[in-house]
Amino acid sequence: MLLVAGGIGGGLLTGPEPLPILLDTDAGDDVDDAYALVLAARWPAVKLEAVSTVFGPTLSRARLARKLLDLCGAQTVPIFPANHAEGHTPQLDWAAAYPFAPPAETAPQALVRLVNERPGELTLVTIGALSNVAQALDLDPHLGRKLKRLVVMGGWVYQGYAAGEQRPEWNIRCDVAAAQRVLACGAPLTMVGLDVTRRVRLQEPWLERLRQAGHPWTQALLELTARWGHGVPVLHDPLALSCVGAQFCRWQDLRLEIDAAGLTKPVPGPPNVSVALEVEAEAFLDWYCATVTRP
Ligand SMILES: [Ca+2]
Repeated sequence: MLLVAGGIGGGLLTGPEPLPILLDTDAGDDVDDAYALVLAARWPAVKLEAVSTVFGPTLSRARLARKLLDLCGAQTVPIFPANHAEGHTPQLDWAAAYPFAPPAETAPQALVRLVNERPGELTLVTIGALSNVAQALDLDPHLGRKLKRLVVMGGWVYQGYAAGEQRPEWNIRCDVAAAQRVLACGAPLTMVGLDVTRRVRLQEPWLERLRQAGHPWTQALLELTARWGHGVPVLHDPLALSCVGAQFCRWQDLRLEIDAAGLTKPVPGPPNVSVALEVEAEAFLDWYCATVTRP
């Protein structure tokens, strides 16, 4: 298998200025979204311009993101839920009483406005279902071409949740039609899926580094991890986010299709997405901990 360091999605190293990004998240279910939000707020190489929330109880997800970003010192980053739906999970309940007044704009409306204000400048990172992006494309069919890049945590090519298992990846499966729409939207597209993300497991000694840091945001991550209650966090979403400016993955340019079940399958033809297929997992985990434990 030929793996290239450059290609469509490789070579995303940032310049001297922080890279402006938008982050679309389903924080509140799996805990890795919280780890991505903290990375987005604390990583000097990126400037988090806005957060949007997707899938199910998006207002509760936005409230969770608000509390977490405030603890990171990112009080000025706006957060746009898709709607006013609320819900309960142990993580969402961590922020249930936190003050958050949703903006007038929905997440898709905000995505359209923000990208059109700065065409060609913004990198959109999606770490949940692609419903908000698909609805934004309904509002502006040319939106994809106005993005600097679209980085999707989702899918898999050679190995998914377990060897030999043909189960579609969760973010794609949650809204298959939206994912199909986004794949064809014309954005320079990078896919960071289970081939690499299931390898970045935040076990010891990395968790101990977070415990020792003692920052409000690292304490919050440990609290949310305990509430989540499924053992070792797998940092699917932070790895996808890291790909906008750090190089822990190796890439292959492929032509993918998304079938009706949500499987992301390589097909013949010109490449339409750069796919992460190998990862330096330990180096990534070292870097993640170093980045979020900075003062
Ligand atoms: Ca997620």
